[in-house]
Amino acid sequence: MKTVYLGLGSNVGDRRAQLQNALKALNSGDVEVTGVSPVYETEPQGLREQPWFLNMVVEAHTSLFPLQLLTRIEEIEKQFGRRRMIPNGPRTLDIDILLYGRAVIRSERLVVPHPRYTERRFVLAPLHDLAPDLRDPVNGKSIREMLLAVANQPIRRLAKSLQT
Ligand code: PH2
Ligand code: MG
Ligand code: MG
Repeated sequence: MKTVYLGLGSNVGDRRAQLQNALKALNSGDVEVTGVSPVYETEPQGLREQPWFLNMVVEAHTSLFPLQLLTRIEEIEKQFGRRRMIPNGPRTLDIDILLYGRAVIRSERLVVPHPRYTERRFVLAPLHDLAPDLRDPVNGKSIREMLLAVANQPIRRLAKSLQT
């Protein structure tokens, strides 16, 4: 059984409902959701000209191997209307594997830890809510340390969290 952290995001349609649906869909079969961060409204990073996102992080225990977990995630994204469009562009639902235990994976389909999460406040803030002392298996830094370095990216925590 591994502990994994997943980043969820949406910036098209009913963002909150899409995150809620994804959370319910994730928490089944071989994936048990064990932690749900608050929801944040976040400024788009990368491609700037697009609507603000809702983002959150989920902690789960799973017996799935990394590529099995990725397949599950891609099925859930498809189920909720995701089409592959512009890289980094608007999306109804995006689920990324941020960390899979302490595994370091560099395969064609999957790179873990997620290659960009260490510089994204929209990931580090909700991840910090769940696991501030967790350390990145590659750079050795804690989530707390990495969050301090990205304090300039605008985000706001929403009052109401989602339920599994
Ligand atoms: N996802 C991206 C690119 N930029 N910006 C925010 N605020 N939130 C996201 O989830 C996001 C992004 C690519 O997946
Ligand atoms: Mg993403
Ligand atoms: Mg993705």
